[in-house]
Amino acid sequence: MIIVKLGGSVITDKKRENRARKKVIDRLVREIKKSKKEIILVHGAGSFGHIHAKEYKLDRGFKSRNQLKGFHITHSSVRILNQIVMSSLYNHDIFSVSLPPLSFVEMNNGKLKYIDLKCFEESISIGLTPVTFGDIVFDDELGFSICSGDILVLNLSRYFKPEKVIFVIDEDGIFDKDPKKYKDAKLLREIKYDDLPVAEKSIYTDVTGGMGGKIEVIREIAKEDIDVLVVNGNKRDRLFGSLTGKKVKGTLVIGG
Ligand code: IP8
Repeated sequence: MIIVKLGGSVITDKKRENRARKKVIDRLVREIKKSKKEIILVHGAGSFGHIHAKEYKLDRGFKSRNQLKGFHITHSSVRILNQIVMSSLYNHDIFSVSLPPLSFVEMNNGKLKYIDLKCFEESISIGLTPVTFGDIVFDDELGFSICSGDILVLNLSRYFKPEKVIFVIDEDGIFDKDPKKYKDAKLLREIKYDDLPVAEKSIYTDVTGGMGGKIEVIREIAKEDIDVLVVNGNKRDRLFGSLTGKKVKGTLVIGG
């Protein structure tokens, strides 16, 4: 089994509130279907989560009743995005079940404290594809906090030990420095997790740490002896190639 994370910056327009990139979602889902691989699908929130979460300072936890509106909007919005992904899966005959983290994750002080993976196991055992996503969840200490799709990928990887993990992002892979800022940034084609660079925080609206947070998660997954591929979801067939073991442009982080 393979865990695939579709980044919010690929499946949404990150600068425009609640704007899904439906054609990109459909193409990526087609690539998954064509690969015939069994997967767990995780997706980010993009502009369906980060803009509202930032506006209502949801990443700082529950401080005032004004944030309740933000909680409501954020959770409802990520579910709308999830529904768009679910419809695309259905239209491509990938029968799936949506598992919102709000109902199976508990956090403590912004860190994942408990995750109930029973529904994932049961879905997989009967051949349904489990789908989950970055969401707002309850937090013992803070009232609520943000659970990123990347943290879910890490915890799912530790438990299910997938043959590999694929992060689909809006860049060709991991670079030695931020390619959005530096023209001479070099793509790292193959790298041991120990050698991963420490990335700067995202320049876009992102409450879960942007590329810097993602690299930390990738390091942790690779430490579990799982290979991690990072590929560009805006380029046709890179996801398909990574799923089926073809050599595609991207970054391979060697697990071990
Ligand atoms: O896009 C963030 O999840 P991510 C979830 O996977 C929210 O980092 C609600 C902003």
